[in-house]
Amino acid sequence: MGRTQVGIVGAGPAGLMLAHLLHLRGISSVVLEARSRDYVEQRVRAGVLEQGSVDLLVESGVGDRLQREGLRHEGIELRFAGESHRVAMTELTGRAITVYGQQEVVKDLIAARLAAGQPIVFEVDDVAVHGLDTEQPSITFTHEGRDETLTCDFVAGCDGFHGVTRGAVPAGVLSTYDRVYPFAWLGVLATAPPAVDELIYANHERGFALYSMRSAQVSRLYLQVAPDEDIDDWSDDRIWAELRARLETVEGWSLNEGPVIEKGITPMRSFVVEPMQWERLYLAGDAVHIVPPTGAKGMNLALADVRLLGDAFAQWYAGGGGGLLEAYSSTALRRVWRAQHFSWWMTSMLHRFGDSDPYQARLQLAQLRNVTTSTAYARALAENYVGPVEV
Ligand code: RFL
Ligand code: PHB
Repeated sequence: MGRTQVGIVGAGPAGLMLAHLLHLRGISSVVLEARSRDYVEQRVRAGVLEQGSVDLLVESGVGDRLQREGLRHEGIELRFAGESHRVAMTELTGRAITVYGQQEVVKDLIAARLAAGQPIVFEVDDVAVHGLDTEQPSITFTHEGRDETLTCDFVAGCDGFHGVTRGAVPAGVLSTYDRVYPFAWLGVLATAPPAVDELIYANHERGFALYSMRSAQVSRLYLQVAPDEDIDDWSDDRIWAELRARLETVEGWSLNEGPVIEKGITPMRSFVVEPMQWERLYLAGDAVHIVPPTGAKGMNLALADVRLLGDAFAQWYAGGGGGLLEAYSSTALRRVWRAQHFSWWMTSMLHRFGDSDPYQARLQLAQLRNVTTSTAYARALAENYVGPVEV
């Protein structure tokens, strides 16, 4: 396979965006991905881009389709106790979010990479990293039945929560901070025109529900379910009945139903590993931090990490020294922890935590009343949701 400047493991938003930013600065990289191109382009995940993520995609030249097809949202709705309240994000912050599927971001980045003639190797196996504490680390893997070695200056671990790069750091170096929630999300993609044009986050005694969308024809919906829930127990009819029960709680509002085209269950966890770097390994995105999706922060954090890494590698290769590389972990962790707090807070406010704590349920309602009656609380939510400018 030869050598490159930065070896990137993982072709999710983090790895692909990093490869793109490096290419724009004339820095070579090779992206190694365990799955097929088709698989990563079809994988349904996040859908909300902060203003800063949109700006990064547009400024780096991969935002054309996003600007044409992305849905700009200036508010969200909070639904609870038979009432619905709008949080006017743009009025409160001057910024907005854009709804655009993560797999569309991935498609756009892969297309840009291939158009630039730059390498992505799909369907690699047995990836292992070596010599991270030397000046010439390497990545070994198999591809199409052959053993390969890629030598590089740096390794970027962008291989998600289940990746291998984080595990290459010697025991005792990294500290882990995590929380597992007593529920999961069942996510559904349906061919049904969205019934509203803003997202609805619903706190309901049967559990949390979220109404989102992908286009004028496709709705994206989520239900809080048990962590060990079996997807086979959820027929389309049962899914729609549960969505109706949790979302049709205000007069005159009803869902548009249609065929379910994709469904899956996602566990919920909060997870951070510190520091985000060891010797010549730089970790980014879900490989070092996970948030529960309630704050819509995961993909945005992945993009924010690699924006910093792109600048840091550019400084190093331009002969400007390793200042930004050294500061990478501590700089990135400020945003990471802010998003951890926001995602935990939104999750805590909106989900049902079981019957054992009625006090907690009353506190949730008090919190929701605060957010929907106090401009200060609403602005705090909105600032975090659209993405903090200062971290
Ligand atoms: P990814 O996207 O997981 O990409 C990692 C890539 O690495 C590959 N890989 C390997 N490649 C080579 N060798 C190995 N040994 C490898 N092991 C793994 C994987 O195949 C994969 O292609 O991580 P990245 O790039 O850090 O991106 C993070 C985001 O994907 C994630 O944070 C978001 O999807 C989270 N998330 C959301 N984030 C948001 O910002 N806004 C949202 O609205 C939002 N909603 C969500 C979400 C995640 C969800 N799920 C399914 C977890 C909604 C859901 C339901
Ligand atoms: C989505 O549209 O997939 C989505 C929206 C908001 C979230 C999580 C996921 O908080």
